[in-house]
Amino acid sequence: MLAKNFYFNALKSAIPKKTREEIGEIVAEVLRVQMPQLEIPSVMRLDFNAIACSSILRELSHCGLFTFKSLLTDSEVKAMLNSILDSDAYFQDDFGNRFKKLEATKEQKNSSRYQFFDVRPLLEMDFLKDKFFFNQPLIAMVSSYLGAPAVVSSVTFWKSIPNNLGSKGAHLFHQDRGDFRSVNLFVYLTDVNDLSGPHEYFKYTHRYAYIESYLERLTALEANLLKQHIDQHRYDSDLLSQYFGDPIRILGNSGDGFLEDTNGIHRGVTPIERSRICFEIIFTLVKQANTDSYDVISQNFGELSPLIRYANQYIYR
Ligand SMILES: O=C(O)CCC(=O)C(=O)O
Ligand SMILES: [Fe+2]
Repeated sequence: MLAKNFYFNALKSAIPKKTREEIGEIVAEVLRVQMPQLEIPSVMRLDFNAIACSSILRELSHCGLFTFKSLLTDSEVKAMLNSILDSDAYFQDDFGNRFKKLEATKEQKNSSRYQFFDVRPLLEMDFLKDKFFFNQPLIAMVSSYLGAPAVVSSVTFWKSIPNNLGSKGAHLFHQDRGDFRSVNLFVYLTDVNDLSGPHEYFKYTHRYAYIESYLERLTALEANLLKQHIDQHRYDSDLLSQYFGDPIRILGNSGDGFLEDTNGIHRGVTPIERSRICFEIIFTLVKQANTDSYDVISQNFGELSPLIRYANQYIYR
């Protein structure tokens, strides 16, 4: 318990980015040594979404980002969206207050930039198990990226709503502090253009080594400013563009998605015209203490590998 608290307090503390990476390496190594039976298979001959996992991994490691066309078909997206109709949902404001969808007042809705949906119906969908949760190449690939067996530590299904609340929270550029190593799979469930809240990412900022190479090009004064800045949690976007140029803006159709190392600098742009619905799976080394836990869904694992069972231990049993 003490060790757990220490770990999560350390994650949320002001430990510099470089040290975070070093801790990530140690934690991954400890986990690998602790669980020699959970061997991570080579991804050399594996494909995900008809793309060689080795090339996905290479680009993800290099840039922090890999984008996919059509991870889900239109009918799969429709099935997921349909599940909203009879599931619980709540609005959430910037202070974390939740208002049940059916009971929320107009003011409460207007003070919320998100509406969150129940993910349980999605966890029951066979195509999501096949494509993501129990997908051997995907789990092998994210485990290989993390350097240790991955766990699904969070599954989220939410709508970003147009609002006049100004940029705050995940709508400001930030780097996630969910774990010392993590990788997120995002899937858009609505078409996303410039006006419907696209995700933005500064490529290469997931690794301190790349940041260091920027630092070398700056004067000592500028370098110092960026150094202090990069260890912050949330950022001033003008300053970032000055250093790193424009971020990548991820537009796409419903069903498109991306794998991203959210230790790099990213945000969701506030939607202007249309809401954006998104589905996200976060893979980490250690499950985040602060994320919602679901009642574990009963599942016959059949032939599934120990690595897959391990990855899904907090959502299926
Ligand atoms: O809504 C977005 O595109 C950003 C979400 C985000 O920052 C996250 O999931 O870590
Ligand atoms: Fe984030």
